[in-house]
Amino acid sequence: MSKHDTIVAADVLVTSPGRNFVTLKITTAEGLVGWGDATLNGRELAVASYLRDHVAPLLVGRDPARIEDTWQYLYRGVYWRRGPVTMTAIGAVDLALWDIKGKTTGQPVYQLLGGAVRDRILTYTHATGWDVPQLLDSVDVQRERGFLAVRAQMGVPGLDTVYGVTREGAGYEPAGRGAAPAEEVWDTAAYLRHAPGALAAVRDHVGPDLHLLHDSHHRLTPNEAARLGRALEDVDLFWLEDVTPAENQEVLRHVRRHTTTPLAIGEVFNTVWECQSLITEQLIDYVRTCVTHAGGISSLRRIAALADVWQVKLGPHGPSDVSPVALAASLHVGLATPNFGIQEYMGYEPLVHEVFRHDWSYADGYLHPGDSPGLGVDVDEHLAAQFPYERAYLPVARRRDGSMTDW
Ligand code: GCO
Ligand code: MG
Repeated sequence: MSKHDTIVAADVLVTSPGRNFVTLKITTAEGLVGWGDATLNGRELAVASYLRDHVAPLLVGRDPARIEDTWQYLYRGVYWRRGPVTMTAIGAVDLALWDIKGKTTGQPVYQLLGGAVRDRILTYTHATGWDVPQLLDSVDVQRERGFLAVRAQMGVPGLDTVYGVTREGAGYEPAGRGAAPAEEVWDTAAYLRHAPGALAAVRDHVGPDLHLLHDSHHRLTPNEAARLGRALEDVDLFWLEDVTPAENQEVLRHVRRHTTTPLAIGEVFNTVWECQSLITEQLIDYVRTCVTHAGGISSLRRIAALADVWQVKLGPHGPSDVSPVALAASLHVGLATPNFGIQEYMGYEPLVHEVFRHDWSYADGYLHPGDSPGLGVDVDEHLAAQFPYERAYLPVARRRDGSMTDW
């Protein structure tokens, strides 16, 4: 057997520079360090414990170069496979090992994935406004920042809170710190009465060129989704996201039969198996799996390969609740993957950029992962240690009659 480096430590950092992030640090005998993101919004400590208590002891002594073998070992070896906690933990290990392989070879990860197939990565960010004038202002702010693609979310008359929107017009961040999740009231009929007109007003305002996106956040029935897709045909969306909860995938056939509005689904999926029928039946246009929550670079590449056969593109999740390490990994995949479509970039508070110093950069509507060896992110552990974990939850939603619905 040829001589190889060895993993000597796998440590988990939990830090909260404004919001919680879980980070895996793998160290090798040669002194190399690889970083992985293990953040699962609202259930952070479950993944931290999974890694600390069950995965770290298995990593010590392994060859860090054997990325795929380690992936298979953790996926098949657990027996209780899949699920967000397991797959986020595997994702963090995978990212850290790709980071180490990059540093060992002196190459940015995208080079190890076959090299760049594009020069830069189209990205979209969020615009949010309670009423239409505020929304138009917010879209304009993002256009002035150079964005060529913008997700538009608006309030709904008669409701106090709506996913993706703040009343103050400030940046949108759903997780709230505290003892229990915030409770929101949701009314699908009111949303469906309002959303098509508001999005049409955005299209009128921006003209034909700007890519517009919208997220229904898992809240519609199949028939409501089909009707919304139809109502938005003239708005010419880049995509309509998560129209139904998508656990029941057969219903997407109904939606698809009734609208050609492009559909994006999958930010809550964790493996290729949950994407399989949506891709192979061409029921979606973009698959939204996140590089961390779906098992890392190795796994996202498998999803991309399946999707490519069916002309489905990747449009990975990139909210502020996965760390800049995850965004870096997603960008390396994006640069080297032919059927990459667009990367979400919600952005981070300034402090997050200080804790996670990254080589990736944004300019004129596009992102680039940078050319440092590995993923190109360094974590300031000293600064991170100054922000201890604070319990935080995503909100929950109830219908007007008090029954629970999907947030
Ligand atoms: C998106 C998502 C997020 C999620 C969040 C949950 O499209 O970016 O829907 O806003 O709600 O990541 O933690
Ligand atoms: Mg979404």
